[in-house]
Amino acid sequence: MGIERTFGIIKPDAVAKGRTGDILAAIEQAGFRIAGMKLKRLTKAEAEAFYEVHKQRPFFGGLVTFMTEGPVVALVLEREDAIAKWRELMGATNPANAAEGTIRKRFADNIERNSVHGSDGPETAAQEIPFFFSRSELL
Ligand code: 3AN
Repeated sequence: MGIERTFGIIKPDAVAKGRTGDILAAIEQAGFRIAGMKLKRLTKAEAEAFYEVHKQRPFFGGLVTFMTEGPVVALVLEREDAIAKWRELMGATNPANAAEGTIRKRFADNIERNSVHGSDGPETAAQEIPFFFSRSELL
């Protein structure tokens, strides 16, 4: 497995609680290089498009409302096996099931307000990175 890039978001709950610094520290301590970073407030249309795959799910409306309630930090993270390693560092979707020391265990409120997002595979990462970043913004 070579050097890989993945996409992450520090979600509005974690940004509002002042956890951005703690989460970035955990990311750097886990050996990721930050290749892109942006503070941004999503529009409703952007959140709907980003979570298009969940459109039919009962939580879709609430998820869009949550993701647009305040700024997020969008990230491109680089390291060996970045996609799997970032999912591992995030922890399970439901913080109640997340392992000790993971970001969701430490900072998430519940299954919806779960502090971070991460691409779940190479195809998703390849879609999500350009959704937020142009090539010249990745360093
Ligand atoms: P993950 O973020 O771990 O990849 P997904 O892709 O299943 O999880 O879900 C995307 C986002 O939708 C989650 N991060 C969470 O904010 C929200 N979500 C997922 N499942 C639920 C649920 N059962 N109720 C409310 N929100 C949910």
